[in-house]
Parts: sequence; C-alpha cells; structure tokens
Amino acid sequence: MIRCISCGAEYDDDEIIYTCECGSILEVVTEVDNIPKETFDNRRDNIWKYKEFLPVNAENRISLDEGGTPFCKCDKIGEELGIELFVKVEGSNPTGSFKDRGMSVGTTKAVDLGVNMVGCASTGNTSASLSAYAARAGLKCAVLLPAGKVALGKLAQAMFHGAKVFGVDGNFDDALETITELALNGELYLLNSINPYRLEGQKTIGMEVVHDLGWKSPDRIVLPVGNAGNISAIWKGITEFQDAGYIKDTPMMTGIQAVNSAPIANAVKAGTDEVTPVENPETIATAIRIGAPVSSVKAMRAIKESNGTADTVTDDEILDAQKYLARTEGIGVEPASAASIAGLRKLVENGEIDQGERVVCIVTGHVLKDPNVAIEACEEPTQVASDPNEIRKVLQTM
Ligand code: AN7
Repeated sequence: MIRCISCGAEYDDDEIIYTCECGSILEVVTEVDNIPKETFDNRRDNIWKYKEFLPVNAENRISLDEGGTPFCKCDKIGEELGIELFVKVEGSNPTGSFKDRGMSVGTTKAVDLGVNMVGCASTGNTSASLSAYAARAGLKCAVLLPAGKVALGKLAQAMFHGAKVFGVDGNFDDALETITELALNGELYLLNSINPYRLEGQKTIGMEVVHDLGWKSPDRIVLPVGNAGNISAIWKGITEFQDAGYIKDTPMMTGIQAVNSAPIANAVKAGTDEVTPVENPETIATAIRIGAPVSSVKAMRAIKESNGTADTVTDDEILDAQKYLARTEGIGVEPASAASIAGLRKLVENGEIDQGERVVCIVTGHVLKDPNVAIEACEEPTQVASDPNEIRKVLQTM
C-alpha cells in the first residue's frame, strides 16, 4: 500500500501514481511480520538481505548486487576532530553511487507493473544508474539532463548503457518538471525519487549502518542533500528497524547543502518548516545543484523527528574536504559527497557536534564520476625521460 504523508490517503500497490490528490507526496507502507534480526546475518550482503522490508517480490528482482557497501572507520580524521568517525562508501555500488539501491527496487517495480519505458530527470547519477538497470530489465529508457551541467563520468554511463539522453535547456528542476509531465500523461514510468519505490531501496543505507554497528544507532548520520530523497529514505529505514525492535535509539539526521543550493538548510536555519525554493541553484557539486527538492517535506520531518540539523558549505570547503578525505583516508568521492565531510568539519568547529560523538558520514558517489574536478584539483604529472636518475632527483625532494 502507498500512503500520502500529509493527508493519509491510501492507494493500491498497482496504481501508477506519484503524488497524492491533495498535492503532497507519497510513501510506501511497509508491512513486516515479526522477524528476528538474526535472520539477516547470514545472507549475501546486498540490499536484498532485507527483502522482507522491500515492497516488491525479491524473486523477480532486477539486481546488480547493489548495497553492502564498505563501512570504513576513519581514525585519522576522527582523532583530528575529536569524534568517532565511520564513512559509508556508496561509490562502491555497481554504477558508483547510492542510486543503485533505489533503481534496483524501482526497476523491479516497473517490470512488475508491466511498463515498457522508464525515465528520469537527473543531475547525473540517477541517469547513470537508471540507464544500467533499465538495460538489465530490458526496458526502454529516457533521461533528461541539464545541458552542460552533468559531470563527465555520469554522462558517459547514461549514454553507454543505452538510454536516450536529452540535454535540456534549463536546470534540474526544469528537467524534472518536464519529465513529470510525460509521466503523468502515461508516456513513461518516472523513476525520480518522487517515486516512493526508489526510496524503499535507499532506506537500506540506514539499515546497513545500524546492522554494521552491531544493531546500534550512531549518534549522528551526516549526508549531502539535493532533492532530499536520500535523507528521507535513510530515516525511514532507521525508524522501521526501531519499530521492529532491532535498535533502541536513532541518529540525528544531519543534511549538508551547497551554500547557493540550500533551500532546506536555509529553512532549518530560519527555524521554519516552509522550504522556499532557490531560483538559480549553483555549485561545483553539480549532483546537488537543485533548488526545489521534491522530498523537502519528508526531509524536514526526518530532521525534526531525529533532533537533527542542516547546514551549508561553500564550494571551496567542498573541494578541500574532497582532497582531505582522499589523501588522509584513501577514500575518493565526488564533490557532492565531500559536502558531508565539509559539513562535519564545520559542525565540529562551531560546536554543533559534540566531542566524542559517533558519527557516520554517507559519501554518496565515486571520485571518478567527476574526473574534471579531480584533475583540476591536482598538479599535472611531472614529465620526465624514462630514466631512474631523473626520477630519483624528484623523489629526493618529497
Ligand atoms: C553523489 O542524480 O539528484 O538528496 O539526479 O548524485 O537524495 O537528491 C543526485 C543526487 C547526493 C543528493 N550525492 O541526494 C540525480 C540526483 C550524490 C548525488 C545527492 C545526489 P538526494
């Protein structure tokens, strides 16, 4: 069953619907019998480990073995900041971002519904993921990208897996409006995160975190926020495990946005629940260059219910954190993902995060997604003859 998060109206599972008649957004109601948590211990480590919590038939899944991503304790950064830090590396998913979790469930649902074409608007990763999963499912796929504003790796993936790729005049918010119109007209099945089945896949991030911590909640989860689906999904996963009795406490959900694409952080700072869209969002972290997040109501609830917060970081802080994580802990992430580390540093500095807190940062996409940003951040390779003497001269200065 699908339910409106505002008026509570209920819809059947086989109805193709993206928003409630009242205009608000929907969520899938998860119905799970009493399952002992040990059930999940000896299963293959992917999202389907928690299949009882997923609203599609796992037998028919469209899967690339997504989920079960690395959970790295980062003692060097942790000690420097005076906290206990874990980093969950979502770039290790099949197409290099957390979107794969949602697309696995989303395309499984698409096949179940009998549609033949799927589509999305995207800042890049959603399209890369959907293009791959649609290929695996044998579905036609159309993706709308803000022209010139999608990182090269993501564009390559979307094109290579065979989607019909459109570069649209306008930003992500414009592209989403356009593809939604086609979806509402029944011309394709929309797999942006307004589709509640997407978030069902992504909620497994929260489930894995508490499972990996030995059925304990961290004090806080910090993650980048764009369209606000992921923060909402993770909170749903956490609360479902709390309702099931697997964990007692819950983490403070902490969303980080780029300063000029920050409608949610702005609302949190202003102390209001009203999220006012940002007209012309801008940031080097193109993945989160989003001004009108569709899941803002869910995200604001997650932040409020969890006693969490949201904050902003500048492009310079993002780039600095990206390099810091790569060179201190060996974890390569794209700029949007580094926003979580940049935000963590800022919140520790201003005392919002307490010393000794156990914090999990979700890093959402792989460094190779945006090779241009990575290369521009570095010195060019030193050109030398293939001669040990020349190389030795340089090594001695290191
Ligand atoms: C690396 O691909 O919106 O807050 O169209 O690619 O759930 O939107 C990507 C978002 C964070 C933000 N990190 O997640 C898209 C898209 C990375 C991302 C986000 C995105 P949401």
